[in-house]
Amino acid sequence: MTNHASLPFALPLLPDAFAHFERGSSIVSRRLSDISASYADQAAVERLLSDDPVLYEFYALRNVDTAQKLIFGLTVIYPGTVGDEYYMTKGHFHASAADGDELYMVMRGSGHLLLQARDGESRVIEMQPGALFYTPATWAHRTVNSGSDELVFLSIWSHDVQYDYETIEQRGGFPVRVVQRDGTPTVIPNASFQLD
Ligand code: S6P
Ligand code: ZN
Repeated sequence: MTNHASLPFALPLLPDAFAHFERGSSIVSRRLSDISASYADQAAVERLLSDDPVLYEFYALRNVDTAQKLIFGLTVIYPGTVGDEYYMTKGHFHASAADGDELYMVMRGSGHLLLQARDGESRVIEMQPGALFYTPATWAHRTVNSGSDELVFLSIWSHDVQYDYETIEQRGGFPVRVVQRDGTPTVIPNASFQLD
């Protein structure tokens, strides 16, 4: 399997989805320095920045054939915390409300899916292997690896989606944070969050 399969194609994903993707040109790695402002414990950020760990990577299978209307990819979030807050994605809105719905399916690991609407409404959904998550276009999404292993999930979305990361940054993230308390993932309010 390559990053540019011709249409139509079939792609076995289980048991090891990564075996069918070429790690290479389409990989995006995000390090702590790419998302450092998102964490509440800035002293912990400072301590970790000398190593600047990779928090997560994602791969998109984006076909050269423009007839492909759906993009899909894998995200792997490594296990770890910054202070007591778990490794997580930057999070974004899909700017196009018309075609911006997205499906996630967890392949391995466990986590939390944080959702926020434009009006600030918040949802938190626990993520487990085999479960499917449908995010409507108007809900921003951030994924948190609150487990002790890699969290690997499949995403499927429209080829013409534009990403809005800025609104998340301006709002100070999502309405809640997921932190480790006595070894247990715990959802707490995010004191930095404010609506535009
Ligand atoms: C794309 C989809 C995922 C994320 C990936 C990284 O619509 O939601 O592939 O891009 O999980 O997250 P982020 O917030 O850094 O793009
Ligand atoms: Zn998305």
